[in-house]
Amino acid sequence: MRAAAGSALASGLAAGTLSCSTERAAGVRPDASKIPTQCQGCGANRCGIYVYVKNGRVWKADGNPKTYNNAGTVCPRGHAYIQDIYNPDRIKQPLKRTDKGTYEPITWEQAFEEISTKLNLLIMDDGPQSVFWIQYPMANMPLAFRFMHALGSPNTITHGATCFTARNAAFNATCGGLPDNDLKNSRYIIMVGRNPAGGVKLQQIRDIAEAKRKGARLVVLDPRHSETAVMADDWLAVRPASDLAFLLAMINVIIEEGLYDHKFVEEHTIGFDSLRDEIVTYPPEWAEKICDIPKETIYRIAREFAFNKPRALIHRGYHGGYGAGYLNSFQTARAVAIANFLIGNYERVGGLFMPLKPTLGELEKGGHPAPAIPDVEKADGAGVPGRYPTASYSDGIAHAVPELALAGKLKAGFVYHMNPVRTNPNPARVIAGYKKLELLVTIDCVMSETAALSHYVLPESFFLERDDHVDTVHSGPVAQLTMVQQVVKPMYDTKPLLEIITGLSRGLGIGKYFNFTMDELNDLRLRPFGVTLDELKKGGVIEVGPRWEEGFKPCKTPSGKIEFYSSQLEAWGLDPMPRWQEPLVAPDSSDKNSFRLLHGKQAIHTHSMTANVPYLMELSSRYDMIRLWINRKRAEAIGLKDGDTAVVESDIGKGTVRVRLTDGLHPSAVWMPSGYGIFSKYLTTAYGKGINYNDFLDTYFDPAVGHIMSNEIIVRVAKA
Ligand SMILES: Nc1nc2c(c(=O)[nH]1)N[C@H]1C(S)=C(S)[C@@H](COP(=O)(O)OP(=O)(O)OC[C@H]3O[C@@H](n4cnc5c(=O)[nH]c(N)nc54)[C@H](O)[C@@H]3O)O[C@H]1N2
Ligand SMILES: Nc1nc2c(c(=O)[nH]1)N[C@H]1C(S)=C(S)[C@@H](COP(=O)(O)OP(=O)(O)OC[C@H]3O[C@@H](n4cnc5c(=O)[nH]c(N)nc54)[C@H](O)[C@@H]3O)O[C@H]1N2
Ligand SMILES: [Mo]
Repeated sequence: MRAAAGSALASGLAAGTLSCSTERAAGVRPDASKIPTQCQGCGANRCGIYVYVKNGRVWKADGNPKTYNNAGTVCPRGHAYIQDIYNPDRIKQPLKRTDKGTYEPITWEQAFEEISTKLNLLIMDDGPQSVFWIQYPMANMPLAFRFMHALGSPNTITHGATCFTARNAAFNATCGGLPDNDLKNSRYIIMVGRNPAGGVKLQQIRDIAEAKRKGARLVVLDPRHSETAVMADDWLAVRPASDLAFLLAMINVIIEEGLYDHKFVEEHTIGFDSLRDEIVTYPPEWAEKICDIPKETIYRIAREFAFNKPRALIHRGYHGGYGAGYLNSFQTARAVAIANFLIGNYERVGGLFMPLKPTLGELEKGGHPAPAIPDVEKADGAGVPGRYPTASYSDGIAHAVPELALAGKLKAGFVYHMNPVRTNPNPARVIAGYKKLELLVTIDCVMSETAALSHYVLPESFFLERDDHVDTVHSGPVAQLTMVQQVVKPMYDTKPLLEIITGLSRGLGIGKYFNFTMDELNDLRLRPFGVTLDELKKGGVIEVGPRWEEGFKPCKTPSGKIEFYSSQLEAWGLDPMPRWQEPLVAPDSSDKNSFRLLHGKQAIHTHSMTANVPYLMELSSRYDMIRLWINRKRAEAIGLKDGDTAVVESDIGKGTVRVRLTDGLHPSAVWMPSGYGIFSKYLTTAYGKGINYNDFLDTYFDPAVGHIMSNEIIVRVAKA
């Protein structure tokens, strides 16, 4: 029955029709079981969902009304991704690359045996620090650390340097952690390159809408008229890479006009006097020439923001504005933090607050001692003084991997739930680096670009086919537990991560660190809360611990206070205070074909992983979404009409794409949706459709945190 329904659906899609009748045909019986789990349509939000199963076949998803992240809603990716369990492109058994570059199926036993034998030899020759593990930071990340530490390697890495590390490092330096935004209770919300309606976070959009209903104002700084700008009272089309100038000017007005929270600044911050001395050089009259926002507007926004204190906030940001975008992103994020804290907006209702995270129980408490943390520096220099001291040990620097491989410092690695060959800058270089490895093992559900370069590809069971780690839903005023729970039986010869690591560990002589089951692990995780695994599996979400309450709590900074001036940064040779810093590159103003290349999320796609979801790609085509945005006047000046094909070229890449002419984009930039440009020929729906910003981005390491500087790209755009 299941096979028949699956193939009917597949043929429906192959014919290009997105018909509901195949769906209905599959659900001939009205009774369906409803199982709570956690969405994996993006690794970022991990929303609580219910998945319905009819006749043994996955049918549809609903939002779990109790989870803070989504409160009963599901985004398009969540709806479509559950159907990917039936995607014919899934990997159905372990694969080994042949000499011809093709892949042959092998058994799990053979895979474990061969991989551990090779790894043992490599470790003998080059030491365990030549091994790395890289992955999307998910709830199961502790397994990766355990595995790498057991081998003796410090090199566990996430995609952070391609996403958010400038922001995280700056908030760490300023207040000792990453705060959340109490949007719902805010009266004045400023978004600096954050677009939760496109880079979807359902809770934030709902909260912004609610705040607006209660009379709040929304200001959006974005060179592009984003999906969130649609909701804004003020859309400020800032010149890309110049938000720092706007923010410094805001801080200037707040200090010069005495609009800051004097008591808060006195009691809970250090370095105010130095900040005041520095900031006099940045009045709005100076900033307007850099950021293209008139001085009158800067004065007005700064005053409105401060008059609404403390129920006013500048969103902490994510990727687009200053996550890993520009040479000045670290300083921009510092300025965001400082502007917030000047108005006393720390641990405040309607402002920024430190999210509650329940402390999960640990394996050690259940008689499973953790391996020692190796006493060697990370090969990528993350957290290492003299290299990238502000980069975190747990995130590392993703795009250092291919460089270290080319330099012969990394010899073997595991890629889990990540696709660096498509999501890191400069693919030619990344491919060369990953190809140089003597052993590359990718654990994925499909043949991603990275899998397609690997010596071994190990198929993980789809999320609907497995239990995974009890998770703390990211953040919020409440602490919640959720988990990925098995909904249907595995369709193919696949395994969940824990079983894969356990299988590998035996031949590597580290089996004693992996002598537990997923249920045992989850029982231990839940132990501190007096909650059973059965209870969590039944409800899908459980609230634990106290709710967040307003009131200053000491910061995890060296001084225990908010640090406007950071002696720690100074000691590391970085600017102790935000100062204006030019971006790395600028378009050539004398060349009418020269633009800065920006990129961003569309609400229906996740990074590189959903372009191959037939339902979502169908939406991309139907709504003609695979296009480069270009400012109408600039386009017309180079003879481009809406829908024309353009050639885009940077120092390292060239490609063609159709253009979308718009008035909603700063004239100095073009903007490319980031979910396309899949070049793995195994991904049959996505292959060859569209291009990607990484094709145009050179390999850079920002000097503060080592991030990619994803928007430091100049391209020439011309009619094809
Ligand atoms: N649909 C969808 N949602 C997602 C994800 C996904 O892949 N797809 N991924 C999740 C993840 S991991 C992330 S990091 C977040 C990303 O969430 P966001 O950071 O909100 O999303 P982006 O689209 O990267 O960028 C947001 C905006 O930044 C603008 N921008 C670019 N340069 C500048 C600049 O110099 N100044 C200013 N002010 N704005 C600028 C872009 O025009 C864009 O509209 O989304 C999360 N949610
Ligand atoms: N091309 C491109 N590059 C980007 C971005 C972009 O939007 N497009 N965004 C940037 C940002 S903000 C971020 S956060 C990073 C994200 O970059 P990555 O961390 O590389 O994320 P994805 O592209 O989502 O790749 C996830 C991989 O995991 C696989 N996968 C999905 N589900 C499972 C599962 O259950 N088990 C296993 N084992 N594998 C699974 C997918 O098939 C896919 O190959 O990329 C950055 N670079
Ligand atoms: Mo991200």
